[in-house]
Amino acid sequence: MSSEIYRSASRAARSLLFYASKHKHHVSSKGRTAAAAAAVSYKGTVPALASFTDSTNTFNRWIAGALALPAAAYMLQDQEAYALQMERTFIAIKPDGVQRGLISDIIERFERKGFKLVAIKLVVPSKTFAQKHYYDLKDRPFFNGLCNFLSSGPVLAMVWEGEGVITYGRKLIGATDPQKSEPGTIRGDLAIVVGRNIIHGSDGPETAKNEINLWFKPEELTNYTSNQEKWTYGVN
Ligand code: IDP
Ligand code: MG
Repeated sequence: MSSEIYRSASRAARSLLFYASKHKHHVSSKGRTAAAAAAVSYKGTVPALASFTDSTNTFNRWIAGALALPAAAYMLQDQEAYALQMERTFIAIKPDGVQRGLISDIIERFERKGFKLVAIKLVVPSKTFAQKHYYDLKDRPFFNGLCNFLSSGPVLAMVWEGEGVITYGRKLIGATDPQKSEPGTIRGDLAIVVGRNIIHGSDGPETAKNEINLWFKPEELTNYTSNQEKWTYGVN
């Protein structure tokens, strides 16, 4: 089958998966399965799909498309469906966490939970950059000090991916004020005061998107299937 037809099928399957994910606030395992199934079942509309190609032979296009789409959907289910649908969040270890040697402890907690690291870099942000990152807090009395602090040393910027990672990432992190963070959380276990609470995590889907775009170029974000994915996710 021609690679062009395969690409068309793959594109269509991707958009179906994307459509399915867009219409769910929280993408569950069932959602992923349904999306993959929806993509497979769309072989009924293959003639429309085949019109992506330049070939003039309608019958051949139909047949090739009918063969290509389910194959593409299955491949996506294995290789890319998770990456396409999973939520992502921006997590940063602030200069205090880096200086205190807490990088491995913090990363370990996200890894052991089952979340997947898709981007990571150590950077010293400029003050202007810190002001952009904390723009929503610009009217707070601690804004200037906070931005000075964030730009005072290396920050470990990361993107983590997984089902519910935005909300659960915040749970792993704990309350803003470490005095109010539960034991077992990162801030609860590893920090004492709000001005040195060692870690940042996006607080919602919109912030996650904006912060990932602020800190990372698209090509710095990886797409891959983790070996453990089929053991981490599943429905019975
Ligand atoms: P969050 O980091 O838990 O999302 P935000 O309210 O978004 O908390 O505040 C961003 C950061 O600003 C906090 O992590 C903390 O470092 C700092 N911060 C928040 N409140 C205070 C405060 O009352 N005094 C000093 N710094 C604060
Ligand atoms: Mg915040």
